[in-house]
Amino acid sequence: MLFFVYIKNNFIDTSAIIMASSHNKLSHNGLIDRRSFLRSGATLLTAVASAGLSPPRAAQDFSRYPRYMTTPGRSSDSYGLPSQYESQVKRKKKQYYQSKIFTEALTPLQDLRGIITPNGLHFCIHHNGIPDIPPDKHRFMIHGLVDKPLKWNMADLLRYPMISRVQFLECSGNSAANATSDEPVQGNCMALHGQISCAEWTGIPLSVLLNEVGIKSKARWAMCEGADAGSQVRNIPIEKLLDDAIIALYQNGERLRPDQGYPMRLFLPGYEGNANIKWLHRMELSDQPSQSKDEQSLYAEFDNKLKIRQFTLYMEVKSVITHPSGLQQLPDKGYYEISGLAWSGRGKINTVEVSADGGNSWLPATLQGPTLSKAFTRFTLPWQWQGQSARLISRAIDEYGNTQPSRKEWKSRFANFTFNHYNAMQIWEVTREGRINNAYS
Ligand SMILES: Nc1nc2c(c(=O)[nH]1)N[C@H]1C(S)=C(S)[C@@H](COP(=O)(O)O)O[C@H]1N2
Ligand SMILES: [Mo]
Repeated sequence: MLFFVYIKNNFIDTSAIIMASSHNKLSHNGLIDRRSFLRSGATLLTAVASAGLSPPRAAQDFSRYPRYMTTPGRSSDSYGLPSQYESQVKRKKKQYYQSKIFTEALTPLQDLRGIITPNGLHFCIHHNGIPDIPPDKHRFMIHGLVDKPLKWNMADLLRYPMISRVQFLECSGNSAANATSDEPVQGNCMALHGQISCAEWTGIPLSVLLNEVGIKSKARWAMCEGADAGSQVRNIPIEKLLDDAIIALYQNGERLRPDQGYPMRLFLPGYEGNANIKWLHRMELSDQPSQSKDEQSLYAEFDNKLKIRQFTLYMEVKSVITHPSGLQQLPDKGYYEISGLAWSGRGKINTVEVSADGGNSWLPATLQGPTLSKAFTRFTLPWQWQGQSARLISRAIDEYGNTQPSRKEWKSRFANFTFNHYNAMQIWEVTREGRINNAYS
């Protein structure tokens, strides 16, 4: 978004681009088919290069240069931080109603691009605060229906072969405000959808450790327990653990942050956040799931027939436009790059479509590759805003053909009995003044 504004104010006249795509001017309420936009892109780049780089007229006149070009700068910190000019980019912290120790921090999706969430901005949900676990004190045990129960220390675990995958993690309660509130809550993209992040997770495939203990034939479930006070417990089907689950030890190349479960966590690609037990220290194999406090309270849901559903573990296909998004103000008329994120707990994203007219017409967005399984996929589409009111919506379709419901469809499935697993399409309303609001259809 800012990119286009910057170009317009400083370097070039965008009329060249407007002309290049004038044949579909304001069809689809301003959305521009990606192919016709690409044809005009060349004009844009040449104009920037020739207009922006004129050298100072008198080469000796150093006063014309900013100080940072004439005086050597400082040295690096031992652990680097973002630019001081980006200090407004931070997580929003919240305390939950249950207790003071149930805390969360949300990812500022509207400030980020690409698909990787920096570790310091990964969302956090702690039911019992962040435990301070010295790695040399930590032990991990697998027991129950196994041939040979085993206990590892961290030094042992770090010697195992590891794999790395870029994958998202989403709290089952993400976007709950849209599920529960009859009037759209006005907030930015972080406040409404920030219980999700995507990182490169590195660790030991659980299949390797389970192979070592030997699974008894009757075992179907593993009760997984965290070492935090309060012991978060979820029961996970053995098939998932043997499929793509890992003991995550690294996050975006460095050891896990304490917020994410240092020294180790369970990572279950595509599963709801709470199943990804942080500070993991015990797994007990059994023929049936244990009815822990967590299974019976927060993670048991009602459907619209008041039937209790348990173990609704997958996060379904979903997307959200991050630029422009809630509470933002379009600074000027002209070109914007609509950009957002799509993901599915079932697999890869196949298509993302974007509408600027509230769902009457749709155009396919460009997917920035590689499109990875159970990971963020970034999508973009150019859009021309001439001061008209608009309703921006994205809808994602995954490789199995799953797509997002409307809010009404989602509500009819679950009535008012849960706020978990909300994956309906997000509508951003653009007013004639260029203000972006959360809206329902
Ligand atoms: N031991 C333990 N594991 C936990 C939690 C917790 O409070 N304790 N919170 C869960 C919830 S509700 C979510 S959504 C994810 C959040 O992971 P993150 O904080 O790394 O984003 O961790 C899950 N694992
Ligand atoms: Mo969660």
